[in-house]
Amino acid sequence: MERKTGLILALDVTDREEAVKISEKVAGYVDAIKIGYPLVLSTGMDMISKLSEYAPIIADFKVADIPNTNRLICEQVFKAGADAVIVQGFTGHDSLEAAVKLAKEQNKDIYVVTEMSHPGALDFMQDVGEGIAKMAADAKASGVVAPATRPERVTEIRKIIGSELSIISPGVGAQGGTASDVIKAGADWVIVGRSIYQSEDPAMAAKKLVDEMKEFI
Ligand code: O7M
Repeated sequence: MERKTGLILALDVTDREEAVKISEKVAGYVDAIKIGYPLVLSTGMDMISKLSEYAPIIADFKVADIPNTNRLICEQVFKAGADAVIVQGFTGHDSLEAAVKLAKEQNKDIYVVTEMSHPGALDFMQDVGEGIAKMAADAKASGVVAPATRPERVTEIRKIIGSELSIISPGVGAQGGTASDVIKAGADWVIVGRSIYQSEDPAMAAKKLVDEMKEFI
């Protein structure tokens, strides 16, 4: 994924026309559009190819299965036109390696969830987040997902993965994180949903985030 703006739109709407309309409006401000279960379950898999007219698509299915099933899922998602798939890391190295192997064969990307951004991530995930980050680096994934709500954790995860892998970071705006803070902490992209798609003016909301990050990118 090429970094121009540092912004990824999380398009968690459930209406087809709204999804297309917002994508059209923000296309000039985002490096990718992340779509997941809310949009795909309500509108169908063909939304992936439809929205890829506006930006590269990151399919956030947080894939978390045995290696063979991970591979089968990723195959279908890439076939539908996605450029990247997000997988969970807690399933372990073999499940991740199956996804990365397939992605490399097809010149696609895999991003691995380390520690999530919500408060409940402290119950279990934070303890294993650094181990997952190391595994993602060993497996040569394209990058990891790390929390904008805890920039200090992004800095820790950056130390573990080095500069080869990217960090994409959700939790800006509605969840309390700040775009420029998390970029300064070591993230390459912020993933932003509600602050953009629930805004009266999604293009302006996206532009503001891009402007805020510009000097740190
Ligand atoms: O900006 P929001 O809070 O409306 O949306 C954030 C998006 O990022 C939304 O699609 C979440 O499902 C996703 N996300 C998190 O909020 N926290 C995480 O730890 C991980 C993700 C995510 O994208 O995982 C891949």
